[in-house]
Amino acid sequence: MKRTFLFASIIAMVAVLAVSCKEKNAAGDAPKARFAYATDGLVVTFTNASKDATEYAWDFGDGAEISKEENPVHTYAAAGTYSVKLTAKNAAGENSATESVTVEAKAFEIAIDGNFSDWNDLPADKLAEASLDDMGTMEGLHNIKFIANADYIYFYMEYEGDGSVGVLDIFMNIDGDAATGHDSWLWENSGADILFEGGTDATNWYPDFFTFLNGDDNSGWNWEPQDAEGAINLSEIKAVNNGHLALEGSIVRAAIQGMTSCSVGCLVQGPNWSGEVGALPETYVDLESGASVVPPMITVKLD
Ligand SMILES: [Ca+2]
Ligand SMILES: [Ca+2]
Repeated sequence: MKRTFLFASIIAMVAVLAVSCKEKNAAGDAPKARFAYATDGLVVTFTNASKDATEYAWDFGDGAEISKEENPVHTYAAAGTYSVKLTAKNAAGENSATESVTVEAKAFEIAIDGNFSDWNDLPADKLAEASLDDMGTMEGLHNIKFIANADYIYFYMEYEGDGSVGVLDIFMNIDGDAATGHDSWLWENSGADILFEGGTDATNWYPDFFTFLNGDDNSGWNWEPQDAEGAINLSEIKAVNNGHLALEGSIVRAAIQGMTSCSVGCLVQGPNWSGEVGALPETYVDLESGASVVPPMITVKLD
C-alpha cells in the first residue's frame, strides 16, 4: 500500500512539473540547447539535455546529414576532432550549443593463437576485407581480412577444406606503384613487390618470403627468395564453418623494407602448385555485358 501511494505521488509531481513547463513555454521562452556525449571508438552516443525544446537538429561536423533525433548515436568514418552543433527549437525561437568531440579508433589486439574471435570486433574503418560472392569464377578462397597497427599487418584467410587447396599466397604492392612488382592477371594494376607463399598441411603453413625482381616484363614469375625468419607469425590451421579451413597471422612491418602503402591480393592454388583455385578480391563476370571484370587489390590502412 505504501509503495502504491509513493508511486502515485511521483506521478502527481511529474504532472505538476509538466504543467509548469508548459505554462512557461506558453509564455514564450526560447529553448536552451545543451548536450553530453560518450565516445566508444568512432561511435559517439549523444545525450540531449536541452530545456523547453520541441525540435532538434544535430550537425556532427563531418559533413554527415543533419539528424533530427533527440538522442542520436553517430559513427565517424575517421579519427579526429569534430565540432558538433546541436540546435534546439520551439515555437518561441531557437538556441544552439557547440562542443568539440574527439574520437579515436578503438585499440585492438589480435592474438595469433588459432582462436579467430578477435576478428569479430575490429574498427571498421581500419579493416580491409574481401569475400567470395556468387559471381566469382573460382571457389577455393572464401574470405580474407587484413588490418594493421604500428608494428604488424595482421591477416585472416579462410579457404575450402576439401583438399583442393594446397598453397596460399599473399601478394603485396608496397609502394603504390603499379609499374614496379608483379603484374598479375588476377588484379588490376597489382604491381606486387612482395609475396608470402606457403604450402598447407594438416596442421601448419610454412611460408617463404619473396621480393620481385623488376625487369622488362613484370608479368613473369621473377621472385627472389628472402629470409622469412621472424618476418611472419602464424596460427595453426583450424576447421571453421561449412568445412572451411582458416588461419591467422601477423607480418612484421619492419621486415618489409621501403613500405609506403599496402595493397593486398590473396591466391590459393591446388596441392603442389597445380593451378589457381581461388583468389580474392575475385575476378567476376558482369551479368549485363558478360565481360570478365578484374578487380583492384584491397588497401590496408597503415596508419
Ligand atoms: Ca586470434
Ligand atoms: Ca609496386
